[in-house]
Amino acid sequence: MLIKRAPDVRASDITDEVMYLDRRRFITRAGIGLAALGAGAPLTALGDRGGASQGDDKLTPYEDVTTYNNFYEFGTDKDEPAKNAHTLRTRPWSIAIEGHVKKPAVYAIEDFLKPHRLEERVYRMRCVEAWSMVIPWMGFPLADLIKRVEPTSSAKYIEFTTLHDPRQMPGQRRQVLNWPYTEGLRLDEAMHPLTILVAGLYGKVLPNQNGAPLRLVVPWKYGFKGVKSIVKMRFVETQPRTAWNDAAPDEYGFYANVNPEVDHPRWSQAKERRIGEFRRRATLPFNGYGDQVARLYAGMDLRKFF
Ligand SMILES: Nc1nc2c(c(=O)[nH]1)N[C@H]1C(S)=C(S)[C@@H](COP(=O)(O)O)O[C@H]1N2
Ligand SMILES: [Mo]
Repeated sequence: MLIKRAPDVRASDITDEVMYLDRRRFITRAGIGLAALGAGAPLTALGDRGGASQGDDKLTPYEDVTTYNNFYEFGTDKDEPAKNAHTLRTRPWSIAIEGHVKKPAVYAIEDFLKPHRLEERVYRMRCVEAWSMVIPWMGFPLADLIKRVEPTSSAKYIEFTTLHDPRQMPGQRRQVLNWPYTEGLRLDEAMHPLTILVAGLYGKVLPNQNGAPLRLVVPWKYGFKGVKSIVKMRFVETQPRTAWNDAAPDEYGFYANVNPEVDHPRWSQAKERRIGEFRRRATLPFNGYGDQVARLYAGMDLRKFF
C-alpha cells in the first residue's frame, strides 16, 4: 500500500513519504541485527507489494502495535502480553516441518530463516473484535518456505502450532483455550503471495508480545489466523482443528475471512475502529485485499464457510 502516487499529492502523503524514508534508513541499520539472527540477505524496504491502499491509511504507532495485543498465552487483557511476555525465551528455538512433505525437518530458527530475505510489508490488520491497525511487518512469503520443503500431492492444508510451555507462558496454566494454540490454512491460501511468515516489525526484531521469534500474517483474514511463536508446521490432508474454532465454533470459523456482511453472533462486523482514531470506519470485504484474494473462494458460500 505504500505508496501509490496520485497526481494530486496531499500533505498527508508527504508526511508518509518522510516517515517512509526515515524508516528505510532505520531498516538499513536494523538489518545488521536481523542478519545476525540468521536472515541471510540484507533487508529491503517495501516495494508496492503490500496491497491496495484505502487512501488514508497511516502506520499505527510502534507503541500501540507493541502494547495493544492479543496473545492469550500471556493474559487476556490487551496490555498483558507486553507486560508478561518477557518470560518467553526465543533462543534456542526450533521449528518442526512435518507431515506430507518430501523434506521434513527440525530447524533451528537461525537455519530456518537463513535462506530467506526479510522484506517490509505494510498490511492493514483487522481483529475479529472490530479494531484494526496498519503494521509494517518484516517477513517473507510462506510460499517460499513451502517450495523449500516440497509438499506431496496429499498435502491439502497446513496446521500451525504455537509453543506449549506453561512455565514460559503463564496464560497456559489456565484452560482459557485448548492449548497449544493451533491454526490452519488451505494450501492455496498458504501459497498466496500476500501470506507471510514474520520475524520483525518496524525494521526491528519481532517483540515477544507480537509473536517472536516467528509468526504468521494473513492480511485478508481476522487477526486470530496470525498464529504466534510457531514451533510446528504440519502438512495434512484434511482440514485441521483450530484453537478458536474449538473454543467457539459458532463464533470463529476455519476461514475467518474479513467479511462485513457476516456478523459475529455478538456484534456487527460492518465497521471497525482503527487504533488511534475516534470515528469508526467501514470494514472492507477481505479487509480490502479482495481484488487479490477473492478468487480463492469463488463458488463458496462465505456465510456457511465463515
Ligand atoms: N499463539 C497465539 N497466537 C495469536 C493469538 C493468541 O492468543 N495466541 N491471538 C491472535 C489474535 S486474536 C490476534 S488479533 C493477533 C494479534 O497480533 P498482534 O498482537 O501482533 O497485533 O494474534 C493472533 N495470534
Ligand atoms: Mo483478534
